[in-house]
Amino acid sequence: MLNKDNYKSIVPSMYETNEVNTSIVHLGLGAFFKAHLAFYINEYNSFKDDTWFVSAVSLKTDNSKKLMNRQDNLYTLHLKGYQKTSFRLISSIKNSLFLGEDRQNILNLMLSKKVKIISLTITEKGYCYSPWMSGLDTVNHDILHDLKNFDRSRSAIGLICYAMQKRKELGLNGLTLMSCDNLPSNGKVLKKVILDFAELIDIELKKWIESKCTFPSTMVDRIVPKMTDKSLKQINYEIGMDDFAGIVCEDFAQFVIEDKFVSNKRPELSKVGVLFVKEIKPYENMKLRVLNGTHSALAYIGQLLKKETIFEAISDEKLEIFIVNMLKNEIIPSLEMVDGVDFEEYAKNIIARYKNPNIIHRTIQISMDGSQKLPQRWLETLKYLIDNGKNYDHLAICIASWMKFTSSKNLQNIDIEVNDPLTDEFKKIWIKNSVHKDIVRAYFSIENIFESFFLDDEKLIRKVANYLENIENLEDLIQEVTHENDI
Ligand code: CS2
Repeated sequence: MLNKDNYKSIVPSMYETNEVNTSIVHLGLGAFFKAHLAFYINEYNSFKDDTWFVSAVSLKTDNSKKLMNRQDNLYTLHLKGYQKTSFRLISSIKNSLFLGEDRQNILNLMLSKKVKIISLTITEKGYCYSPWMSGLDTVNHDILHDLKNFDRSRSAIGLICYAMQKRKELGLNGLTLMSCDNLPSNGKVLKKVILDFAELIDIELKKWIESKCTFPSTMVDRIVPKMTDKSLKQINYEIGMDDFAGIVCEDFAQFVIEDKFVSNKRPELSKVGVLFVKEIKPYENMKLRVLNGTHSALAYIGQLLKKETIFEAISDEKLEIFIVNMLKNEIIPSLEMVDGVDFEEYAKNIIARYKNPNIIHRTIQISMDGSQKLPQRWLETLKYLIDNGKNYDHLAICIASWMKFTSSKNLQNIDIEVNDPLTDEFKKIWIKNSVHKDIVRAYFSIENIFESFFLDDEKLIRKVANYLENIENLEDLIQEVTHENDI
C-alpha cells in the first residue's frame, strides 16, 4: 500500500524533520480540496524553499481520516487530460482529522502560532447562509445546536468562532479565513455568517474577529468527479500499489485569490500559477455563470433526457447548440469585463473541458443541492436579462427542467433521486398544486432561493409555466428556442 516508506525518496522535507510546520488548517477533507488546494500547496512545496503543510479536517464522517491515516496522508492525483494523463503524488497534507474524534487536536492546531490560514471547502450549504435573512440562517439545526453547545460546535461556523474566541482570550493574533467554495463573494459570505454567529455569542468576539481576521474571496476551478471503484483500480494499476485515497480530476485548474491575508502571511502561490488580485468579483461571476451555470443546465436537462454524464450530454448536438446559444445570448452579455479575458474563448474552453471523454462526471452529482446553487449560477444572470429587457428563453427552460427534476419524477414518470436540503418542500409543492402557473409561483415563493422580484414578474411566470407544462417535449423545446434565438 502507498505509504511514506515506499515513497520516501520523492517526498519533500516533510519526513526529514520531526518538527513540521502546519500552516493551514483546512475544513472539508473532500475530493475537491484534495484535487485543488492540496494540489497547489503540493506544487508549491516542490520548490522546497518555503514549505507549507495542511492539517485537513472532516466535519461529518471519519471515512477520509481512516483512508488517509492508513497511508501516511499520501495519495495519488490522477490528472486526466483529453489525450494525456499523468499522476502526482500529493504530500502536502500533514494530518487528517475528524471533528467527532479529534476536537481537542483540531482546536490546538487552530490555536497554534504556526497556523496562519483556516481554509474551507464545506459546500454551499455548509455556510448556513440565508439569502432571505441576508446573513446567518439562525434557524438552521446546526447553528441552533452550536449556539447552545458552543464548545462542542459541529458546524464550521461555530467551530471557527470558538477557536477565535480562544485566540482572543490567549492574546494571539487573528487568522486569514479563506473560503474555497463556489459561492459569489465567498469571502464576504463567510465573514457575514462568522460575524453574525459571533455577535450572538458575544459582541466583543465579533469586534475582535472584525478587526483581527481577514476573509479573502477566491475563485476556484477544477472538475473533480466522484471516485468510483473503477477509477481507483486504474490508479492502483498504474502506480503498482494500493492507494485507497486516490483522486481523479481533469488536468485543468484555476485559482484566483483576493490578496487580503493577515500580516501578508501566505505561500507565494503565484509561483505555481495562482493569480492574486484586488478585485475578484468579475472572476467569480464569470466562473459561476459560465461554467457552473452551464454545468447545472446540462445536469438537470441531462437527467430528464437520461444523459448519465456531462460528456454524454454535451455530445448530443442539440444540447451543445443550446448551451452555446445560452452562453452567447444570455450568460456572456451579463458579465462585467475581466482583465485580459476573452469570454468567447473562455466559454469555448469550458465546452472543450466538458468534451473530455476521460472525465466521467455524473449529471446526478451536479444536480445535488440545486436550492443552494441556482441563485449564483442562473438567477443573477436572469435578473440582468429581465432588467435589460433581453430574451431569457434558455434560462427559463433550465428553470422549468430543474422544477421538473425536483418533483422527483423524470419525463417517464419514474422516480429520480433528489438530494437537496429542500427536497420535502419541493415534494409539497407538487402535492398541493396541479396548475403549472401555481407550481411556478410556489417555487418562486421560496425566499431562500428566489428574491421577491421573480414572484412579481407575470411574464416570467407565464413563460416558465408554459415550458413546464410542455416539458415532456423537452427535446423539441430546446431546438425551438435555439432556432428562434439564432435568427
Ligand atoms: C459542479 C462543480 O458539482 C457541481 O455543482 O458544477 O463542482 C464544478 O465541477 C466545479 O465548480 C468546477 O470548478
